Amino acid sequence: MSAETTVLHEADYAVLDRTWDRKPGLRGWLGQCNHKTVGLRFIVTSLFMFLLAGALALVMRMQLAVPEANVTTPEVFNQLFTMHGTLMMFMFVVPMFEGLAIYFLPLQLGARDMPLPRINAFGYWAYVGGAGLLLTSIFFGAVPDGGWYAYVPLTTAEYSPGLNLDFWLLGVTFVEISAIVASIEIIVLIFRSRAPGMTLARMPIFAWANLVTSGMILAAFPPLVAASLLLEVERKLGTAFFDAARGGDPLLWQHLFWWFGHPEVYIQLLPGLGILAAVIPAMTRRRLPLRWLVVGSFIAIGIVSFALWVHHMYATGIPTQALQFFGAASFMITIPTAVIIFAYVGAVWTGHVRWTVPMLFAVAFLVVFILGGITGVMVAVVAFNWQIHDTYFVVAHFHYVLFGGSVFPIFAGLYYWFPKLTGRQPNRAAGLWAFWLMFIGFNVTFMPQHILGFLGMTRRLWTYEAGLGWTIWNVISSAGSGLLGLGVLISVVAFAVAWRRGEPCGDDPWQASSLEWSLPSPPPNENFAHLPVVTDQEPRWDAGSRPHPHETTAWYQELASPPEGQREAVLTTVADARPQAIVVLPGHSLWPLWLTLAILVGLVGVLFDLYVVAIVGLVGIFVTLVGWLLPDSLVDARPAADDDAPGDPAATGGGRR
Ligand code: HEM
Ligand SMILES: [Cu+2]
Repeated sequence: MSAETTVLHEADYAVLDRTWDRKPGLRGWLGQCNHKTVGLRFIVTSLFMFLLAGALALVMRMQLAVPEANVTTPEVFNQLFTMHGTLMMFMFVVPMFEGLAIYFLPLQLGARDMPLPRINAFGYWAYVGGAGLLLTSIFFGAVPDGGWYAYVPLTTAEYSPGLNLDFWLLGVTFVEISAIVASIEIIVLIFRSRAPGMTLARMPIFAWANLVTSGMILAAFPPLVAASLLLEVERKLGTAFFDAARGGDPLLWQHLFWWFGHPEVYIQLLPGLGILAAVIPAMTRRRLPLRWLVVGSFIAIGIVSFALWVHHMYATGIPTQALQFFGAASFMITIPTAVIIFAYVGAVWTGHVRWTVPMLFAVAFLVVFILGGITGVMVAVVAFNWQIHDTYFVVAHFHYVLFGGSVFPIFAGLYYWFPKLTGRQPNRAAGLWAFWLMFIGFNVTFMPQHILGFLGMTRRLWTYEAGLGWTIWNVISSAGSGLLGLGVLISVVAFAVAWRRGEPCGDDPWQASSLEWSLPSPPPNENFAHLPVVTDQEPRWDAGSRPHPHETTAWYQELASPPEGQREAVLTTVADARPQAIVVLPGHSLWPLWLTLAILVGLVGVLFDLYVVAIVGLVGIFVTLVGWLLPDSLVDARPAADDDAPGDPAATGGGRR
């Protein structure tokens, strides 16, 4: 081995910094494709979508607070719940989780960037394009109103003339494509860009959660894209995929939709569970118990969740045997879910908990999600389901799991990682106020809705008469939603204020174990000047601090002082993360943005039946793809100069000051 003979060089910080920095000016800003920029853009944009969707919910609660209110018309109410559900499900939760993964996974895995940075940037622009398209429907007075699951035949051209559903189908499809792109990116990152020595066995659970989720997105989203395109073709060209009178089948839509829709519920849960697997050990300063059982459960959920979709269709006349199968599967999935929850509850129960704001949100998740799980088991009983189908009991249940499963973990993650993003802590009192208002407000909003369900209040109801016994519960629910909204607002203001003026808190305020905390806050452009070499599941709690032989190997030095302008990163093997090659990643590019704009032109052409415009868009797509792929952007790879197995001793945390 040549380790002894090679001289150890200092990293060339100035070159690294320039190489990984963005280009100046507006072009530089638009052409950014570093994972930290793209991740942060996802986070901020999706937070905005959350506020918007929440505001729509508050308007609905105002309308429902008292009988026969006139805050909205019935038509507007349909648009409100459709846009609320659509924004929450497609434009907030999934993109937010993607943003957190894109920003923090490379830091946690010891990588310098996502493996395909330009495609990563395209994923973000596609998200903005799709969301933008959906929201412009407001200016055309054609806000979608077919519910978040857009059931046919209601959504066919016959029953929904106008552009409303076309905006929905095209906008949502574009965002789905963004999610598919991000998943591919995350899978490649996790498999090929982990720091040397971070074997799969040592990989953080946050990464496992994102790996399973991304796999699920790859299986679940393309059928929805297909279904949406079929329906769009049906609306525009009069095909008959979903038209029973002409030999089609409206249930086809439901099958395709729920093939996506049920896994989607877990797609919105697993990354949150992954966040908690980072937060809870950090706040109890202890490894998570039952690690392998937890990882196995993630994988089991990923598979079984594809065998449940029919439980959304119990009331459609499915044969009894099939009902039994899907009923049983619906119960089965509670087992791995419960394993994970019990591991977390056990960690909290037996640990010395530091009651920080992220920890409070983590516990709020556990409480709320367990309650939602209980009502979920009730809903999964076929006979019970027939009773409460489409009542407020269901609305209450799915908000317990969705809000509990996504929003509380997301806020746990935002409060946990905010110091890494900025080097500052948000005001603690504000955080506590925000937490208690959100937690209490949430329960006051949704607990009474269980009762409303039993009292027969059906969902998607615009208004109701006095004297049904519903009023008091609706008043309480609406009041709760006000508290909830206030709590969210306080959090957002606290983040905004702390961004520049928060209390500086150093690089590792939580004494956490994973690699992102070895970096300065905010992390430097290239993340790791010296690549970390990992020898333990919890690299920063690992006792050893001996210098690692890899520090003197050629590939290690190559990465620390690369040629000017070359964004070098290391590719490692899938299972045991042995260095395999040094790759030069592409940097700055405007092509992802141009491609997005070309696709948008095409979609606008389809939307307004301007087929010339659609063809211009198609040509644009072709041209931008060619431009993107021209040789200057080809990635060049060469073998790592030295690929001996990263061995035993110390994780060398890799940041620079
Ligand atoms: C901010 C607090 C929230 C409030 C006050 C709220 C309130 C509401 C209301 C009033 C409805 C209409 C119920 C109906 O008429 O059937 C609704 C529907 C819905 N909500 Fe929420 N919600 C909140 C958060 C969320 C979150 C975080 C998610 C998902 C992550 C979500 C997903 C949905 C979905 C999917 C629907 C069904 C839409 C449809 O029927 O097409 N909500 N919500
Ligand atoms: Cu389901």
